[in-house]
Amino acid sequence: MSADHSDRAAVKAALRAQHIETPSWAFGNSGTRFKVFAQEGVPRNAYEKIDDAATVHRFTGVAPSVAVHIPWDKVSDYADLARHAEDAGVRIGAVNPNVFQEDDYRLGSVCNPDPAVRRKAVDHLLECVDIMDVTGSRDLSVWLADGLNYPGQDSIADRQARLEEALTTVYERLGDDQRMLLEYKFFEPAFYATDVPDWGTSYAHCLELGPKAQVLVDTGHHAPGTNIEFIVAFLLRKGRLGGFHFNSRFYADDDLMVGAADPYQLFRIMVEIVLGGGLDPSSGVAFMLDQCHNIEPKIPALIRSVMNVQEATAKALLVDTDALASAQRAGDVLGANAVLVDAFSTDVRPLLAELREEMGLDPDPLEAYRRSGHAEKVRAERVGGNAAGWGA
Ligand code: AOS
Ligand code: ZN
Ligand code: ZN
Ligand code: ZN
Repeated sequence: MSADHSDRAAVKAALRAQHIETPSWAFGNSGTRFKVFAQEGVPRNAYEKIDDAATVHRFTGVAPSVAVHIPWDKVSDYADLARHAEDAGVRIGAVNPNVFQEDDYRLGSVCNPDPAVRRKAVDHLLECVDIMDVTGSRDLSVWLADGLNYPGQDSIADRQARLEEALTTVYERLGDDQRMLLEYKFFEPAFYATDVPDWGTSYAHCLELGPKAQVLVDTGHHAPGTNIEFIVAFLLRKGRLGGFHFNSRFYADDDLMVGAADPYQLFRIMVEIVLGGGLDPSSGVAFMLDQCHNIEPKIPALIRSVMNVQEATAKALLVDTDALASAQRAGDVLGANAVLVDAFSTDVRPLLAELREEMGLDPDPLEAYRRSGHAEKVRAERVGGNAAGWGA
C-alpha cells in the first residue's frame, strides 16, 4: 500500500479537518461500582476539566471541543465557562443532560409512569437546550437510563408513547442550528429492557421527529458480535448518523480507550465513514469520545485515544477505492478483502508524525506531554480534586 504525493496531501488534509471531541467526565475520577481510585491532580470543577481538554488539544491539534455533562459541570454562568474555554483554545461541544442520577428516576426519566417525574426530566432537557444557546453548542446528546428490570414491571408500549411525547417537546425547542442526538443502549442500568435499546429504535424516533434528530452510536453499547460498521453505513446513507461516542469494550459497556480492544473494528467503522462521506464536515458526523480512565492517567489516555482515532482514520483514507471498486465489480472476493487488509496493515505513524510537524506540533504527542511536566504541575496545584461524574 503506497500513496503517491498528491494522495498523501489529501489524506493529511482530511486528517487535519477531522475533529475529535473529548468528554469532560473522562478527566475526573471514575471507577466501577466496586471502587473509584482517586488520582492526584484531577480537575476540581468544570473550569479545570476544560483546561485539561485544552491540554489534550494543545498536544494533538485535533481535539478543539469538549462535551459537558449537566449537572456534573454545573456553573453559575455558562457564558463565562464558554469564554474560559475560548481563552484556553477550545470550545464547549455537546451538552449531555443527566436524567439518571436522582432518586426520582428510579423507574425512569421521560418514560417514568409518574407524569411529575416525566415533567422534571423534560424540564432538565429543556434547560440543557438553554445552556446550548449560551455556549453555542450544536448538539444535545441524549442518553436515557430508562428501562425495566422485570417483565411486567411497566408497559413497554406506554413507555414508547411517553418517550415520543418527551422527545417531541424537546425537539420543538431546538434552534435552527441545533440537533438532538439520541443514543441507544441495549442494557444497563436496566437489565430486562431499555426504552431505546438499539439503533432501529433510535432511528425510528428520529425519523418521526425530523431532520434535526440524529442517531448517536456509542461503540460500547452493542451485543457481542454486532456489526457496527453496518449500522454506520446504513445511518450515514440515510443522513441520520449524528455521531459517535467512541470507546472500547471487551465484555460490556467497558468504556476503555477507543481502539484499544479492537483496532480492526475501529478501522472498519472508519472505512464506512470515509466511503460514505462522513469525514466531510458538512455531513455533521460528530466524533466524540465517551470513556472512563479508572486506573490509567487521564490526560495521556485521552491523547492516546485521539491518536488511535486518527490512526484508524488514516488507514481508512489509504484504502485504494478504485482497486476496491473494480475488485467488487469483478466479484473478486479475496482481492476486495485484500484491499482493506492492505490499508489496515499500513504503518501510518510516520505519516501522522509528518502531519503533526506540519501543524507545528511535536510528532510524538505522548512523549511531548510527558516531557512538558504538566502532570507534575497540576498535581501540585490541584489539591483535593474529585469533580468526577461517576465518582462525585
Ligand atoms: C451511558 O452508558 C452512555 O454511554 C452515556 O453517553 C455516557 O456514558 C454518560 O452520559 C456519561 O458518562
Ligand atoms: Zn455514550
Ligand atoms: Zn455507555
Ligand atoms: Zn460506553
